[in-house]
Amino acid sequence: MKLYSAPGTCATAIHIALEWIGEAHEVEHVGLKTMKSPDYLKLNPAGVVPTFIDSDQTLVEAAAILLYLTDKYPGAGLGPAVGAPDRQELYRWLTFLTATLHPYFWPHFMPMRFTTDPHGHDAVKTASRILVDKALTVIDQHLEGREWLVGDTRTVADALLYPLASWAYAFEKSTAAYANIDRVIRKLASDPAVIAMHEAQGSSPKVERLAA
Ligand SMILES: N[C@@H](CCC(=O)N[C@@H](CS)C(=O)NCC(=O)O)C(=O)O
Repeated sequence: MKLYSAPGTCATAIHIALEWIGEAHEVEHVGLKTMKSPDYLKLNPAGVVPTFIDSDQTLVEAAAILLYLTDKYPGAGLGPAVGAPDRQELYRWLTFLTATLHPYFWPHFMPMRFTTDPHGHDAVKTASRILVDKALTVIDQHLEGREWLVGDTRTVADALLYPLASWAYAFEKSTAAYANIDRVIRKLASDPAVIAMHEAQGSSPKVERLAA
């Protein structure tokens, strides 16, 4: 199994899932230039990470890869199986994270892609942070009285929340302001799989950087 990832990105979630699975895997970190190269575009026509190779199969889209791994490795406890009562909750949260929260961040990181006005970047970034607040509030309210996003144990949905929610620690309204999300991120930051992922990419949890 091989994962194309980049430090701090959504692809980090797949890396965490692979560490939870514990089977042999390779992670290659690629930069923006490689993601747009002809060879990489053959693997992932969108020119983004993650891309995941399993033998002769190439998979793209974070939620699809995480569901694939959940089903392929039932013993790893990555999420409820097909037919289990909480399975639809796994669909719900993977979809919310990839289709709502993640895109809300894009204008903050890449304002030039969201306006043709060179003076409009600050306004675009402000709009992005308002949307991120809206989505993080939905997640935070869902986590009230719950340990994890889905059911009673950590799942790939929490693994995906980890990089996305970590981005907002740098915002004026920090992830630390969402007490339930902050609790989940801090818990994950001490998970051996997350520690291994950080070691492999030479990074450290955003929560620790804040405390430093
Ligand atoms: N819908 C895709 C989005 C992937 C995505 O946007 N990845 C970002 C990193 S978090 C990326 O590679 N961005 C590079 C770019 O937009 O040029 C998924 O969920 O896999």
